[in-house]
Amino acid sequence: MQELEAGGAAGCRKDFPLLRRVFHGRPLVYLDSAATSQKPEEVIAAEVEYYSRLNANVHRGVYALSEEATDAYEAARARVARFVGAKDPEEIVFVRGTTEALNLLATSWGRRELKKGDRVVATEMEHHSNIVPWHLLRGTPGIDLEFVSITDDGKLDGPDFDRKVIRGTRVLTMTHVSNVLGTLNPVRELAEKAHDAGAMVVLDAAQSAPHLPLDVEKLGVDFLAFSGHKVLGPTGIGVLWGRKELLGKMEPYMGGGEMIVEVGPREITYKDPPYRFEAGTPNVAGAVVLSRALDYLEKVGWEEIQAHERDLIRDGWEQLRGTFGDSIRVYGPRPSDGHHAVLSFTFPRIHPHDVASLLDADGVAVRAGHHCAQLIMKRYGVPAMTRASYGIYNTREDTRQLVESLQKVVRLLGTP
Ligand code: C6P
Repeated sequence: MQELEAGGAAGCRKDFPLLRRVFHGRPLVYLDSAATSQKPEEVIAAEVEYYSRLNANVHRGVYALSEEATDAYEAARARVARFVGAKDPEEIVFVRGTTEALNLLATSWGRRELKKGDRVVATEMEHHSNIVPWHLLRGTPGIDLEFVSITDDGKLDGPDFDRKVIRGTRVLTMTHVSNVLGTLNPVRELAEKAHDAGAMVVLDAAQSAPHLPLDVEKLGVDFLAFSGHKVLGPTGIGVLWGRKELLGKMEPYMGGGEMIVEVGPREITYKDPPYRFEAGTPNVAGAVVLSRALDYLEKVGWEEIQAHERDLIRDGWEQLRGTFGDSIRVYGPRPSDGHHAVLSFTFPRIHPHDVASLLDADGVAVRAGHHCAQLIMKRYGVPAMTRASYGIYNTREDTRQLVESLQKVVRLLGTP
């Protein structure tokens, strides 16, 4: 297989200054991009530029600087709308991240629209951010929460989906790409089935937004959420996209400044979406810098990114399986079956946390634990997994170092 080292997406590695750091005397091998991505120089510079030239509160001042900041904030909204293929920037609500987006939705839409006994269907491969907000609705109003099961090779179980997403289901909420299994779900097909059953469809795009182009119309969903920090942008900014007619029916999530039209002692009127959902001073810098991160990502190009990351996953799978054979279990679909960006694995009798700690001694940064997806751990009967997750700046050399370091772990902790 040809190494995609020189150009393509991997050619952008030099743009990420943090990747030049050294830990424990070894150059950093960063394999935790599913937790958060590193940032290119351009994005870091955009943060400095925002605070050096543009910083003011938005939608409040009549002076030129505040108007410039407001224009930049609203331009960022339009940029994000283009990124997800939304028709109208007013369908974009800026929030802190995927977690807040899903909580906003479950609370504002769910508490008003759902009644006792209503059926909400999620999947066993959801991150807790897409489980807990719905779990909370089991108390009030008293919804019935079901989960579509996962097959041994990490895909959604089709027959179980058909058994669970039945006529009268009110919501199907699912992840686009699993943060543990790397599974890419066939969203359009599942959304069509859910719509036929009468359900609204929510997509958690936290782990797809960094890796593939999004188009809400082609996906056929009603709401979509993602986080800025996973798409090369800053922390503390994220996005909820929703169809205008649905957002328009939702009550505010938080109350505060700039989300009202008029407040009286006994009556109140709210602004239209998205402003109704953006109480208080928003994360203006976050939104503006996020838009620059999206520019960077699209400048590298989706074709390059996807080809490069496909190569990394195929190579990573082969290196792990080729080196450790049956003594490693690598989870999720085979690379040829749409496996994206993360490789989670376990060795018998070696705790994933021990693996991650020993890798750290070699400068290899991976995550170990339940990855906020305990239903997946329960499904496979393990308490935790070690996970190597990839971004556009990784190379096959990173995997080679991961494997070399894992060989030491296995020698030390004694799995045959
Ligand atoms: N997953 C991981 O290491 P926030 O924290 O709000 O930016 O994103 C939450 C979230 C929602 N959905 C999915 C599929 C996710 O993977 C995440 C975040 C990180 O896997 C941190 S737990």
